[in-house]
Amino acid sequence: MFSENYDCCTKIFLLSLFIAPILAEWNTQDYIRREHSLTKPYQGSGMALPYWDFLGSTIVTSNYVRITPDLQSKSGAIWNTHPCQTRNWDLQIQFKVHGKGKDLFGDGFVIWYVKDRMQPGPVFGSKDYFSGLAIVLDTYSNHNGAHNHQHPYISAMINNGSLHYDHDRDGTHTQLAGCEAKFRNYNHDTYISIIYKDDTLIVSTDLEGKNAWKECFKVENVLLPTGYYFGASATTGDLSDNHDIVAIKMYELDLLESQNKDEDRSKIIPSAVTFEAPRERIEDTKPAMSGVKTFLWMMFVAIILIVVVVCGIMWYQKRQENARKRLY
Ligand SMILES: *[C@@H]1O[C@H](CO)[C@@H](O)[C@H](O)[C@H]1NC(C)=O
Ligand SMILES: [Ca+2]
Repeated sequence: MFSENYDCCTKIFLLSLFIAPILAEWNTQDYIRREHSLTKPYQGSGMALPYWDFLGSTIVTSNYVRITPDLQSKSGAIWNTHPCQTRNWDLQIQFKVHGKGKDLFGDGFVIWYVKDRMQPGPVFGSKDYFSGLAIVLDTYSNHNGAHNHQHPYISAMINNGSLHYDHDRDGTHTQLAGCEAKFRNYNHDTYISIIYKDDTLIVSTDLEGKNAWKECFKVENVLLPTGYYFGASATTGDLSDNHDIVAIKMYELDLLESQNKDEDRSKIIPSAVTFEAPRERIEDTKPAMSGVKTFLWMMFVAIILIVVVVCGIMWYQKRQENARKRLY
């Protein structure tokens, strides 16, 4: 008798568990853009890949694009050949940073969305005083006193061409935000997602092989123009690592209702309203939910509450009934 009730409640509960994610996903329509992506099998003749150019130590194998090998003083890069004309995008990169070094390894790599491509330089193998966005995956701490975070560390920098990336301070004085992230020497695949949508930058990682994104940071009021180039570059110095890119997938995200599709975004000067105060840790902020999401979640919670109450009443009535039966 009790199990009948239990069955009914379990079914409703399981059903609502299935419905929730469907509701949360229902209005996402993302398109992969081949001309900004790099996926296996890498098709091209010899060292050439469609849509991507190389620099320096970069080599292509059938399983990865190795930007630097685990050897000292190497530097390489890959650069997308097509400028990005999409306003809202999600760049997902499958990468692998690995090497012999247990405690000493470096230097790291950068994922770029910048004006100038194919320009070797001192910022992890690419140009300093760049124009655009750098997502720095820094494995080596150059200066322990300059900040109070551990390495490896992921940070974002926006530049209009006037700022210098200061290696001695691991870029802390120019970063927008950052998070500690142990992304080295895993056997499973590791991923980073960079979302630029509604002038908001969200960087997330999937490092634990659980197929789930974990937010690293989110910064609002970031302005980036269209027409810049995606790229990735890496360097080794006295310390080294293999810096491998396995895949790059660029998803075009839908325009928001508030966004005008005819707006010319090509002349925007890269800027960010908020700069993280140097040497200060920002608190973890919960991602703000959209109106629709909040509504759906409230509905979901309401359904659960109703199920719990109904089940409780049914269980109580059954108990009363049984008690009465026992009395007679
Ligand atoms: C470029 O950035 C610097 C530093 O953030 C700022 O002081 C300067 O006004 C910016 N220049 C333009 C043209 O936006
Ligand atoms: Ca560093």
